[in-house]
Parts: sequence; C-alpha cells; structure tokens
Amino acid sequence: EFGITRPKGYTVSYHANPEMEKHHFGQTHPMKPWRLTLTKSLVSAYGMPFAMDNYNTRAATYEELNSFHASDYLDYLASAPAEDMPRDIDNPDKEVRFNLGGSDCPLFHGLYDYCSMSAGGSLDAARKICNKQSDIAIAWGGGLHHAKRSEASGFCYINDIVVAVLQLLRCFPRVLYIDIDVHHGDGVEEAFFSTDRVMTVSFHKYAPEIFFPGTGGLDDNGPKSEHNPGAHHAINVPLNDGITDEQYEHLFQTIIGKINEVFRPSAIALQCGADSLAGDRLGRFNLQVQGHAACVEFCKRLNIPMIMFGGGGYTPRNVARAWAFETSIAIDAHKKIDPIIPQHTPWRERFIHDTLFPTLEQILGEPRANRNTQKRLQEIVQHVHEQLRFVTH
Ligand code: V1S
Ligand code: CA
Ligand code: ZN
Repeated sequence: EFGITRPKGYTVSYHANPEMEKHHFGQTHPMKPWRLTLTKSLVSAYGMPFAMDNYNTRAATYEELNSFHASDYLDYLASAPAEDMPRDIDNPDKEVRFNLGGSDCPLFHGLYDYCSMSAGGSLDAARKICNKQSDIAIAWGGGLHHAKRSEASGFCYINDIVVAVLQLLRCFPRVLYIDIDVHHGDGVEEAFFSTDRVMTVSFHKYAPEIFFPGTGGLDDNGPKSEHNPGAHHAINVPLNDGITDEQYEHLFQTIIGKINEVFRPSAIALQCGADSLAGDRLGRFNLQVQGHAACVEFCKRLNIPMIMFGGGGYTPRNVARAWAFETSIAIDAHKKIDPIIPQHTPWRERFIHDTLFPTLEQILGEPRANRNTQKRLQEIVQHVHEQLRFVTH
C-alpha cells in the first residue's frame, strides 16, 4: 500500500468527520452512518490518505444552511426534541409540515449536529474547488439529495448538495449535477428548476406509486414556460429493475458525453449514491462496483473540477467497497491497488468476500431479472438528445 502516491499535476481532498458517523437513525432504519467508518477504514487500509489532503470537516453554520433552507424549518430542526423526549404541545403540527418524526425522517439525538456536519463537509469541498486548492474534492458524508427548502424527505434533512452547488455558482458560470443514486435526485432538481446555470441529470429506478420518490419521468425536464431560463435543464433517465453494468455504462457515457459537449460545465457535482449497486437493501439494479465506478472514472476524465458526494447505500460492505474504489480512481491509484482487501483492514470480516469486486453470484446468489430493453434505452437517449437541442449559451 505504500506504492500509493499523490497524483501528478492535480490535488484531491477528502472531507470527513468521525463524529458524524456515530449518529443513529434507529434500530430498523436502513440509513447507517456507520458505513462511512467502514469506507474510511478501507480507504486507510489501502494507504490512500497519503495521496490526498485530508480534512476533518466542521459543522456548517446556520447562515450557511440558510442559503437554501427556510429559517422556520432550520429553527425547528435545531430545537426539535428527540423522539423519546417529552413533546412540545404545538409541535405535532410542525412535524407534519416539515415531514419530521415519521419513519423515514425520524427525530434522533444529535440530528442537527449530524445534518450540519454533513453539509459542512460538502461546503468545505465546494470551497476547496472554488479557490483551486483541490481539483477533486470527496465528501462521502453528503449527497442527501431529497431535502427541500422547508421539508425533510427520504432520510434527508439538509440538502448539502444544493448548499455546495450554490457555493460553486459564486465561482463558476455553469455547474453540471449528476446523480447515480438509485433514487431520483428530486430536491436538487427542484432547487435549480429556474436557472440555466445548473443542469441536473439523474439516473434512477422509476415506478411512480411503488418506488420512492415517484418523480423523475423522461418528460420531466423542468417547468416549460417561455420565461423560465431553466426549462430543459433537468434531465431524467428513468430505468427499470436489473440494469447491468454494460447497459448503464453505455447509457451514462452517451448521455453525459453529449451533455458535456452541449452544456460545457465549468464544474461537476457528482452524487455517487451506492444503492444502485446489486444487493443493496433498498436498490433494484444489478450494478457491480466496476460499473458504478466506471461512471466516476468517465467524469474524472473530462478534466473538470469535481465534487464527489455520497448519498444512498444500505448494504454497508458494498457501499464501502464502491466509495473506497472510487476514491482510488480520484487519486489515479485504481490500476495499482490489490483487489484483495488488505489483511489489516479493521472490520475485514464484515466484507464477507475478501475482494473489492465480488461476482454477481457472490453478491446475490440469483441475479435480479433485467427489465431494461435495448429499445427503451435507445428511446431514452433519443429523448435526451432532443432536450439538449434547446440548450444553448
Ligand atoms: N424503499 C424504501 C424505504 N424504506 C424505508 C424505511 C424502512 C425502514 C425504516 F425503519 C424506515 C424507513 N423508507 C423508504 C423510502 C425512502 C427511501 C429514501 C432513499 C434515500 C436516498 O437513498 O435516495 C438518499 C439518501 N420511503 C418510502 O418509500 C415512503 C413510505 C413511502 C413507505 C415506507 N414507510 C416506512 C414510510 C413511507
Ligand atoms: Ca439518481
Ligand atoms: Zn437512494
């Protein structure tokens, strides 16, 4: 592992806070902040920190969160009692209004600290990109793409991505947001609906009514009014169960390659949700670490300043594999690292299989049926190309 050296000619920064990882959403809740600890343990076991600038992230301030979120929402988030505490008499009303305290977005101990640390990491990453101290900044504790201005949603309370992209917009004319989480990046899409300075692209499982959050159809490209500069700047790639590495990589490269030519982003915000991997507790796809990571590598090769965020990912061993390998891509060490997980990796037994790249059979037993036809994927590419004809600057 001592063969891992700093990449030549560019800088990568890694933003994490071990305090964040100690928070718990509750016994049965799928979101396990501990997956960040497992990721860091693998990144460290491979010696990758030697090749990066490592920052212990601070909590974002109220004012920073306020750049996107409403004050009444933040005030409530900061003061809301944990679920097992005595409730305030007028609060049930606010919990409903802000979608807090249900099973998806429980009020747990230290919630505000957890949220502000997640956003602090993403914001630090954005600042490093802005002031050119980093070319790639990694914030695996962020990527919480569902949170709205005044509403929690789908395990997300603070939209760290929106806060970070708003920071990028201070220094870059155009930002491309790409989302490979299995869920639709609805919160980020909605936040930038009315600007042509941000293009959002989400790849996701789409089945309204039965799969969360139910939005992100092929035809949903932003409000199409004559006066909306943001029209056509929301791109959605709705997919069915069981998509394979080969199909996904091809689709991703075709679509992102074309968007890069047309939109010419000056910075990229890449949400790397790992619930699109095969074997994820909530996911539906057949992606392996190789296919997921190929998307990251493709973005890296565009040579545009980039933030890599985390996001979903509910089978911690697979999340750690993907994000550790994607960290190695950022530092250009992926061809050098041994696929066998180092002997001295803490919690090594949690990985079950001792490789970074288990086979689909090892992950799943029986692979999930692939419900994506070539014909449908072609239609999606065709539709995206048509949308991009409207994009000029
Ligand atoms: N799919 C799914 C799912 N599972 C849960 C869940 C399960 C057990 C619990 F103890 C608590 C919650 N919730 C959901 C989804 C939300 C998925 C969020 C994904 C987040 C992300 O990866 O994109 C980014 C971090 N919620 C729902 O489907 C909503 C319900 C409609 C059904 C489930 N119940 C529990 C809540 C309402
Ligand atoms: Ca997505
Ligand atoms: Zn997700």
